[in-house]
Amino acid sequence: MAKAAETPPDTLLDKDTALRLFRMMALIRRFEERTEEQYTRARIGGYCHLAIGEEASTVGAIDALEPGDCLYASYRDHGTALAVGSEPVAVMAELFGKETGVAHGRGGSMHLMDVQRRFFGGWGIVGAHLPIATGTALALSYRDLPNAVLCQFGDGAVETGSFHEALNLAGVWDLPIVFQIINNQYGMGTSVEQSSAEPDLWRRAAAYRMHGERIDGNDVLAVREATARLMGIARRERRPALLETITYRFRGHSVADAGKVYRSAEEIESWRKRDPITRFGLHCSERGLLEQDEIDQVWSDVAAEVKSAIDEALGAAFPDPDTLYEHVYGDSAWREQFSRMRAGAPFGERGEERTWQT
Ligand SMILES: Cc1ncc(C[n+]2csc(CCOP(=O)(O)OP(=O)(O)O)c2C)c(N)n1
Ligand SMILES: [Mg+2]
Repeated sequence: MAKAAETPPDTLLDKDTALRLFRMMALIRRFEERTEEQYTRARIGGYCHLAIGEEASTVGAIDALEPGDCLYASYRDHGTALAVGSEPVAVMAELFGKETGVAHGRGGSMHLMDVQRRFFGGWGIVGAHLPIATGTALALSYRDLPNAVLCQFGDGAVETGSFHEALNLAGVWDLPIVFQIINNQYGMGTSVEQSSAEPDLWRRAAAYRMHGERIDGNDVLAVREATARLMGIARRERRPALLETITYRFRGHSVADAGKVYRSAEEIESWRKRDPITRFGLHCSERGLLEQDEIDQVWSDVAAEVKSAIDEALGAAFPDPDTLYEHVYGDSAWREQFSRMRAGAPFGERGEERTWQT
């Protein structure tokens, strides 16, 4: 390892930026470790997908957004919400299904959102949000707004028809959108090599005459630089791009999967040596940007922040069951529609008429 004195300074990085990026990645890591624990304590219902190990791909890209840019993500979205600036307590409350959650407890882990910060979800159907994000880019373009969309999704989504439809339209209509493949090398237990006729996923861009690029997704600075550059082109020149960030999830696909059957212990260990947070911490300390005691302080600050988020979210109220369909549908017809349903009859079977308070 190079000594501090021998290591060239990082002229592209200032101390505030270094601290901001490191702190956010550390917050996400602690938040997700504690989330895993909360799940085993049965405080979180439904699915729960952790992105431990993928923090640089999330934080680097989101740090490159400018006010007015729009963001879409898949269901592996805890870090996404934290990176856009959603309050950790509101994110944890959502995981607990509480009314104070970012989606009023209706969405849970897979459907986080923060519309004010222009984070339009957290989507559970693989590939479903790509056409919607493309529609958002069309809206920005149509209204002549100076912003662009960042659409993040997994390597598995590349094999869906909606990937093709979205990239084709973005190419045909010159839309301001960057498609970011967060390639963690597996879709559930299937590797990219097993599921892709062209495992160099970034090359798919050529089919749409679009710029494609692959970078190290565990290098937060590389992700930030590439996203800033491609979003800049999308904003200024209305040209879409495909960015592939190579990373690895240390945990299983979801909390129900130990992640050890379809990959070897050696493989997991080799990626642990490339942990994006340890690596960035080292980069910053070697270049004199962060002292060890500052790094230690960040870890203890984020641990306290996550603890207080858990404590506060635990004390929050669950939604009143009578308000279950509020915040779920955009128009007022939901009352009429659901008035015809019985509990346990989700397909509209006619049951006892219910009256809903307005
Ligand atoms: C259309 C659709 N098919 C299948 C599923 C089930 N499913 C959930 S996650 C997943 C794997 C997706 O992998 P990837 O896109 O690489 O994302 P990652 O989980 O690795 O973040 C699948 C097949 C789904 N949710 N939606
Ligand atoms: Mg994947």
